[in-house]
Amino acid sequence: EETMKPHIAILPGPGMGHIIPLLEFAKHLVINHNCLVSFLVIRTEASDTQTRLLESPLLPSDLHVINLPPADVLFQEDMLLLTRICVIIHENLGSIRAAIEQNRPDALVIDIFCTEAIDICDELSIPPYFFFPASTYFLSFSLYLPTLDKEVDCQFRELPGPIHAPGCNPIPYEDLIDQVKDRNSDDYKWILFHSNRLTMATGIFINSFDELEPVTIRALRDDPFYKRIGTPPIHPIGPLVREDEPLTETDAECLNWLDTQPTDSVLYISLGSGGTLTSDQMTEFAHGLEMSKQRFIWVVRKTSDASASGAYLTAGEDADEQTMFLPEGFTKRTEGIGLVIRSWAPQVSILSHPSTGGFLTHCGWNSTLESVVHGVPMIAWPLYAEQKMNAKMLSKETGIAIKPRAVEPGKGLVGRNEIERVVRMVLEGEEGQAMRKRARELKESAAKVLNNGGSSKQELSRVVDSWKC
Ligand code: BUP
Repeated sequence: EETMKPHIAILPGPGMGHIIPLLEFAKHLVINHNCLVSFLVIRTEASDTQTRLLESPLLPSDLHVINLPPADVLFQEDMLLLTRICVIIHENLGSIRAAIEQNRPDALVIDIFCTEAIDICDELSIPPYFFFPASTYFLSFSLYLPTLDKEVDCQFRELPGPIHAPGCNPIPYEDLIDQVKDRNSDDYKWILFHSNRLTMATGIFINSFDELEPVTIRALRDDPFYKRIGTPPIHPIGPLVREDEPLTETDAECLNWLDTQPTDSVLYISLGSGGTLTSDQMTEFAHGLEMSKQRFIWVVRKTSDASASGAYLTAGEDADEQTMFLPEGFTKRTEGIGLVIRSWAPQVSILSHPSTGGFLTHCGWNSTLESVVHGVPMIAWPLYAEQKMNAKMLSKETGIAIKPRAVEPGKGLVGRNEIERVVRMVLEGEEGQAMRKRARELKESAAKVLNNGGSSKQELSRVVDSWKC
């Protein structure tokens, strides 16, 4: 029996937004599809949370976490963030190759930042698959980018918006990822490099399902453009999200507090691991939240201009109101109504709790899916990467999110009155009710597609069967 199990290697990119979904995929393959998985982890300065996740005694025994030997990586001072990530992966290719050669898997599943590993697959005759840890909407953009780049006159430094990936909703210029706003930058070159390689895979797994992204998934299937550029089969196998998480003592306190709150009454606020607000925005935000008189759990991070003013803090360090730019007396006045968390929050446990009635989120793809799986309507507060595209899709196409309006169009700041308005709307307004109803329907579809006979379950079964041959 053992020898019949397909052996799959998975290569996640660095960062929790990548490790978390690929680890879920790994668990899913082992538990629900009877595979053996080698999970190859590139060494970076890992957070405690990452270590806890990868060393958890709850991982199934057929899932082997393999820590690759650390590579020496030299950064130039001025390297942009995405370039840094890609350089780390590039410098690790030797140890990635060694691990794959030693393990000889039946297939390799590659994170979107690790497309260089395709060359190793070619050399060793192992079929390469991508796991796309972002929205299908962003995948359509990535598939279209190489064509668009060739068409755009070289003299233009920026890609002109709006962008019309065939069959998909247009992407307005302001919703594009920052990296395409300077085509001479190294970040842009890396994005283009990885996008070009998408068509080299045997298949692409997307962490999504038809009801969540009907327009784009249909376009990728039916529009002849994608066939013409050689797009491999797209496999919607989501939504895969964590079902539980290891809890610390502080997590338990937070969940006990939630237990004592009414159903659907608490707004959970988190802008992700990298998300920060300016101090002006933080002030408006806190006032608006207080004015709404609604219950909340707020994961507060240092403000983006905090370091400039000498108040640099990392998440988890103790901070007072002044250094966090919270209005004086905020914590006192909201005592009993709200909780402020300054470290890693037990997000999945909060979103699955019946007292949670809304999620103010940066629309990172994993956070989005976690909200969908638990039927929680969203206030979209996108910050960077493809988050603005996600926010547009969730508010305009899926109808489970609302986007607050900035004081002046095109300028970032959202005022306190607008914050009060959207918070009240989601938790007690009619529009909020409609969004919650829609979110609950989507929650049901999400559960259905993953059950036996559901589309995502069947899609993955077919691929796993092909690995057995
Ligand atoms: Br912050 C935070 N607790 O306090 P996304 C995040 N998470 O469990 P990101 C916590 O991290 P990128 C916290 O549940 C989600 O699974 C959260 O992933 C969890 O955003 C994950 O939402 C965050 O994709 O994305 O990490 O900002 O890496 O793409 O920038």
